[in-house]
Amino acid sequence: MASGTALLYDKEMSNYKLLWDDPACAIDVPERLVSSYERLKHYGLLERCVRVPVREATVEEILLIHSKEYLEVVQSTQFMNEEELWKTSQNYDCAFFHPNSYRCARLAAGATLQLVDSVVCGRVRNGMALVRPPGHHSQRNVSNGFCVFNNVAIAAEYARRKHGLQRVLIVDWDIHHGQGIQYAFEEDPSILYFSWHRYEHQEFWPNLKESNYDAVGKGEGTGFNVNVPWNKIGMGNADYIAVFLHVLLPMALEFNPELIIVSAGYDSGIGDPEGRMCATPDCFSHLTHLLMQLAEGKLCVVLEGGYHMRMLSESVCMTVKTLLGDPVPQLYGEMTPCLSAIESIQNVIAAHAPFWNCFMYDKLTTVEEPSTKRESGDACPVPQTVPYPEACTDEAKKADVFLQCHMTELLLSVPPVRTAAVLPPQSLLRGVQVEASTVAVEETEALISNSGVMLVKEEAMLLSLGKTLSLLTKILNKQIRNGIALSPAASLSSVVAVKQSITLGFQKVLCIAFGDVDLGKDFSDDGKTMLLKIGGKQNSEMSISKYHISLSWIEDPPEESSFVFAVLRFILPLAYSYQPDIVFITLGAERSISVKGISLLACFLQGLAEGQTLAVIQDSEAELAEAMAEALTAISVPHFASGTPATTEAVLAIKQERQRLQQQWKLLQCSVN
Ligand code: X5A
Ligand code: ZN
Repeated sequence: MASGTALLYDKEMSNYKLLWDDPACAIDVPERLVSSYERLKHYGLLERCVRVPVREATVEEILLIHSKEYLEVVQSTQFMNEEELWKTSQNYDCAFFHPNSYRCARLAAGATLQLVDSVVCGRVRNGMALVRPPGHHSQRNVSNGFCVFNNVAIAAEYARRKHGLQRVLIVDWDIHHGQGIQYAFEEDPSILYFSWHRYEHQEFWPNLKESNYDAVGKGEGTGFNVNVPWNKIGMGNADYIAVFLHVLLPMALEFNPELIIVSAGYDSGIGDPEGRMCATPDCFSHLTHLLMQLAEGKLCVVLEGGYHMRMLSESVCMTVKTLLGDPVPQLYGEMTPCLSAIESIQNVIAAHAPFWNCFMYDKLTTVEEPSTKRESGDACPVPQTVPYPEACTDEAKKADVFLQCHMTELLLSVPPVRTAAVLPPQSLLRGVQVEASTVAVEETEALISNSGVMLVKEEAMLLSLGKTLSLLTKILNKQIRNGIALSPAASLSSVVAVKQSITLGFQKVLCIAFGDVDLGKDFSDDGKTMLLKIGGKQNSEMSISKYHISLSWIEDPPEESSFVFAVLRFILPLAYSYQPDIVFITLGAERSISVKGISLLACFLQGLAEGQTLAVIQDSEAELAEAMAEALTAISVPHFASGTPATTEAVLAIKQERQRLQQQWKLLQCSVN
């Protein structure tokens, strides 16, 4: 798998602006681009990226999406005087032309194509293009919403024609509906278009009926257009994550894209005057990280909107930092999606259930009379709303003050070692540092007996455990990000290590156990640990509570798609709701889940607890240890497609547990009834 992150930027794209007075267009200022770029420099992110030169898109490339007549109109604006420019602009909705618009629009599209080339050809793993003008509103014949050429649509079509790709996923996290992209591909099953957008029952710009959840695509493309309408302002981190876990990611894993292009507008973040939503910059790290686990990591992020300068530039930095592989910060705030968001999720799932195996068990009906309909102007009553200074009334200013403090918390120290491992003598894992230090045998013995597990005197076991505990301390001290411990007794090792992590001062420990592992009787229900046991023998000693969760289904041979269903729609929502500060993955013998499935989970779980993960693996599981090393080092992401539906048994087991737990762990909710 390729490595490196591309960055595309040319100052030239800030050399055009609105020349007359028009309040609707005044927010698209050149500073958007410059301040994002300066911020990247400030954090030292720029020099860590691979600089790829920007070029102009050719006329043929622009014609992949736009008409010759429209291209000629845009070309003619180069030589117009101000009055002619104004007149031409008035032919479109929320558009403005400047003598340099054509040049910048060609550079914006060209930069996007350069990014796609770099990623598809494997010169880099992923990348971001900082471009202006944005693209997702522009259409075959029209400029719209500050957009001139549809950069992302051109790039997706180009990826198909030039590189022969058969499946491209476009994720549009801008707060406006990219209707231009929808129109370009609504009959095309090879391009899956996903967009969430402020909608307010069609009262928000561009006020289109076809921005609603029931616009699912047409003809051959039916099912390949996904709209998530937001009917309230104030949507935040929990709402966005819920949509990714319950809607986008299940479809994306089933679609199995070869490339992902993000229409990355940051007007969906806090403080933005257009979106009026609440997502904080760390949320964009999570969205990026989740998408990095698909399409073998081939991810192209392309700037669209974003009109709050600080929010925009900080979020661009969080995105690039994540693309570079830095640890993902904890997601800010209470993980409770609001009612209006859950209604939207339910409606999207209901609308798409006929076309996707991942939704075939969601026998949902749409919510026809949403509870939120009457007061559509109100903000969604999200409890997490940011602690603004009371006296402040201006939303943008409030966000500014908030971000000033918040960003310093997000700048984590990056551990110098990514992955270390406790291994039997003479063994190695690629990209992994071998842990040599250990705590004293007496100390290990004392910890074992304190843990209440049977004292073992076997030397290999004590040695392995001693090193594991040393590794744990290094994770706590941020010397190492994550680790792997091969153990002759994985179950016992993890009980001792989990207990020790609480002693060391971790507040919330998530432990996910597979196979023949005995957990539970040793842990109380005080919320300091969440135990999640998947498959294997039902653990009779494990009491069931909101912190002790057991999930197993009978399946022979194991179906990967059932496990994917469990990961996206049960395990990750639970993990994100709990917000652990360290994650254990315990793998005993006789696991019932495939190696690929477990490594996919490990990849996603690195978005939690700042990536502090410790995998404790039974030493007989060599193949699993290797896959885990690849996942934790991010040397590669597992190639994973889940075309077949989950089994009825698995879904039933998951649904039952979801019913039991969704009042406590609110990200499990995906329907209102
Ligand atoms: C790219 C983008 C917004 C247009 C808003 C018009 N355009 N009211 O965010
Ligand atoms: Zn926008």
